[in-house]
Amino acid sequence: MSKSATVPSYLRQRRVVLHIDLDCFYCQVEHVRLQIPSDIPLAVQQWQGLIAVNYAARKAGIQRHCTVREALAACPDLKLVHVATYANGEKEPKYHLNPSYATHKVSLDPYRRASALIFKIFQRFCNIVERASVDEAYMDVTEIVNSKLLGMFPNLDENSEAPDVDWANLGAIYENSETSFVPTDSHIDNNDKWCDWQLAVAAKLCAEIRDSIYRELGYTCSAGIAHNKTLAKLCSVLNKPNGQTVMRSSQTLGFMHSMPFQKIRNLGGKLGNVIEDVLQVETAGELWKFSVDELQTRFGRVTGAWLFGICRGIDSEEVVHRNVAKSMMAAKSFRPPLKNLEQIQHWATILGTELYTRVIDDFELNQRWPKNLVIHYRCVAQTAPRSKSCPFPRRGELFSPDTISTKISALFKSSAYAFPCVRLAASATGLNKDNSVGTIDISQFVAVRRDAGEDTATNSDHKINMHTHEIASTERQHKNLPESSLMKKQATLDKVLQQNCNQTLQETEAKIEDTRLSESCDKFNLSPGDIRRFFVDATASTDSSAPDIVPSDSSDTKSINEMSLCDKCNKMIPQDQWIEHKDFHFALQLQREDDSGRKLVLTTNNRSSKKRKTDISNYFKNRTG
Ligand code: DCP
Repeated sequence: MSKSATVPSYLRQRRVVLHIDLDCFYCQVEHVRLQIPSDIPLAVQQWQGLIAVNYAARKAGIQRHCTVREALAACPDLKLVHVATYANGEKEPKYHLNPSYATHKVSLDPYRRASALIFKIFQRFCNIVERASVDEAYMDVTEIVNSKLLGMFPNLDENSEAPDVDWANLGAIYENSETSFVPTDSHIDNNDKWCDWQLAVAAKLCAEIRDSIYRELGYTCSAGIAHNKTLAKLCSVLNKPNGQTVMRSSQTLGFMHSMPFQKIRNLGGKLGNVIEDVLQVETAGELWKFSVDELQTRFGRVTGAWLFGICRGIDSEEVVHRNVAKSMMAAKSFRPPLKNLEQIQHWATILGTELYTRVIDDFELNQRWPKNLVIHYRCVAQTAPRSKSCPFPRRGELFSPDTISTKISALFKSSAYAFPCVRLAASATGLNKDNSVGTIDISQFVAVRRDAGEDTATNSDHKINMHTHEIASTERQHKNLPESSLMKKQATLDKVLQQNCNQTLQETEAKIEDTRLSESCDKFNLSPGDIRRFFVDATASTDSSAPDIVPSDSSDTKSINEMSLCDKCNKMIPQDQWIEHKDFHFALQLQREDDSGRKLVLTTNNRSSKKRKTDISNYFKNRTG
């Protein structure tokens, strides 16, 4: 019998998650490259703006998006490093001393390369690593931790008494003794004590991972260790830089009580604004006064149950293995706009060179090769970018950047000319393992099985069990309910969450259909204009939202630079618009929940306490109009 068969069920039901985030990432890459000690104030500059600021410079009051002039006024000793750029005719990015926006193209390759090395280390420790951005990841370490626990307690079974945990040397342990929601250690039940053991073992593992990153690469990072992604993420910032924080179950309500609810994952965008407006709340604790029924009535079954849980720190979202970006993009905005094909060819050469370098780098690191080459371009008169695509050159056919540059120009020429052109981007999409290359990493195989939703029913059952268990134990702490009434409540919740799960399964099946937005329009009573405007805003806002001092190359920021394919609508979405984009699907989901076909009606108490009713299509109009 395998070891995991003997792990008590309550430990198998509790997920253990790490969220690791590098400190002032771009700055650290420059510190290491230039061998500058970390206590010297340093900032990374792009044109005349700052995109990363180290902790020594933050002490002097300097923030990201300060201008160079403001930063130097606050801290004359500040060391400024301009990001690498491609100059005219150069095939490699370099750290030019005075690059010009008109002639140079930003390259974030040094940070991407550093990121790839960091993720290799993550992967060495754990095979479920979800890349959240260029410098942060979630890791599901449940199985590793449970098997370590079995090694430490070989006789562990369902009835074993948990010894006290010694929390010394495991990082900061979040404590909030001020609220009445935190039980004393003597009131924590035996199962929760074993769950504390899980966190303690995870904290030790996390410290080892952070230590490896520091020893091998010289970068410090901070981390959160908790029973779910939301809590791990929320507590990883509590002891930055170079610190880690453990969030025990018993402390969770105390932590969430005063948490501004819009800091919670998925609630940071416009969806959070709608909830604030509808419910008139600011903190997660203020959401507790709404019963699960009330939340479901207002927001639908799935969202209501999710909101009920998430404001109490309950989150059943899985860590999905994805440790590399699914696509890569090189882009440039033009001010003044390009007026002729010659200029396009010039920039196609630079974009092609950047994309070539990244594809080759990625192939060396991850043995992946793209399926398609896509260009996106926009002229002054267009509100939305247009795109054209062709198959990506096969590996045996790609000998130099020129092949890609020529294809970019050809794609542009084959489209209706878009002059004056304000933006041109080229992306390599559909990156997949190149099967012609040697062996396939076994962890990828496991990941594919997970992605493909194998054992969906088992996973979902597991999810429901975890969720109800957590809600029940949280409610017990929260309301001090006697066990019998809790059982009743849990039965109701089980029902609700079973429905929730069925809905999720149906949604998975519906995903394929959902790729056609026009269908969604009909189904959800949104005009195509609503949806188009949403995407126009989502994709076109990049330029206008960027501060003037930082003209927006699309490789400007980590977020803009990294595009991800949305599996719900098959659109390429810049990372910095993920939250809003997820909101969009979330809102569609709200609409979908209305089984009877009636429009979802949100009853809003606005600030003037006048009641107003609005359906979800107004929500889109307000957002995009
Ligand atoms: N970045 C950027 N533009 C932004 C946000 C981030 O170019 N608007 C880049 C620079 C950062 C890196 O991405 O170094 C990681 O972003 P984080 O938000 O994680 O910020 P830092 O790592 O710089 O600092 P912290 O220690 O606060 O996480």
